[in-house]
Amino acid sequence: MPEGITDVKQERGSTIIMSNTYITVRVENGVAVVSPNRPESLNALNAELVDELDGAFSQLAADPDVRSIVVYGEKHFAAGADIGNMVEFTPEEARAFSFSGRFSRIEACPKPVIAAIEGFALGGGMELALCCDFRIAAVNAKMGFPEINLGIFPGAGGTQRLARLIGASKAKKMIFTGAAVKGPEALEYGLVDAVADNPLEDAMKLAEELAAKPQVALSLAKQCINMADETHLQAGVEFEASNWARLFATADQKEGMRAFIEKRKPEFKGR
Ligand code: CO8
Repeated sequence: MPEGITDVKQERGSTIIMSNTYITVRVENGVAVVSPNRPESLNALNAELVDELDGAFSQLAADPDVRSIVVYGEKHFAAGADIGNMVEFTPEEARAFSFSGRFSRIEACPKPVIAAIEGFALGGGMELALCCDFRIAAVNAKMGFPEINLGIFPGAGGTQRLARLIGASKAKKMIFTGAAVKGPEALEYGLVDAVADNPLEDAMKLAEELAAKPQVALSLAKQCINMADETHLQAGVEFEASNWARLFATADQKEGMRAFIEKRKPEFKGR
């Protein structure tokens, strides 16, 4: 865990398990809700907040009581990287500030991660949402990449992940114009998976559904799907085949198939 992060583990159930300077993490029914907490700057991402996110994700990845994760900022998801920090950066300082690597680790989290988006998800905030497996947005959520109006462009994976998700033309339109889109248009673009009156509630429902699935199979399926963006088809198919075979060493595969044959509901153990 990065230095300076306080880990306040309390009793399990519905409880805050981490309360750091800029984020809080609650766990309920096997679902962790990770929330940036800088309301005075609409949850703008400073270096410390990103460090805390990174530390929280590595801790949650290793926590057997956590089976899925929701990222949720109250009122606003995150209005981008903290501009105040960046104004006088030299290129070297900008490179050192870069949180691309930490966002890639969030994308590679072995558990399913859902972004529940209210208010602004801009710039680095939207890049964080793109590292999640699913995005559920409020009708009035405003999502976009305004960096061009600051004389820069998205630098924490945005140009890459946005183009892969919605196609190069729509990505260029969003990044070149800097214009934000609201929930329904974001859904039409394929930027979000669903629009909801209460995105946190819908994200929790999906997270709880996923928390009940066989965790090794789900985690390896995520790795295989993420690999599709990284590799040639045949290498990806090989990667899938070897990971698929590994599942036959899990108790959950035996349980899932036996339960089917015995016509009962499976009880997965996560191993
Ligand atoms: N950084 C710092 N402070 C911010 C940010 C931000 N990104 N966004 C909002 N704030 C602050 C405001 O300065 C203001 O503070 P104060 O009250 O002290 O003046 C407070 O939050 C409230 O904001 P506003 O008064 O501006 O609220 P409005 O409702 O009028 O406007 C907006 C809301 C439209 C969201 C507006 O605040 C805005 O345009 N914010 C900036 C959005 C933006 O440009 N985001 C992209 C930032 S750059 C980026 O994310 C790069 C990512 C790549 C990183 C690569 C390296 C890792």
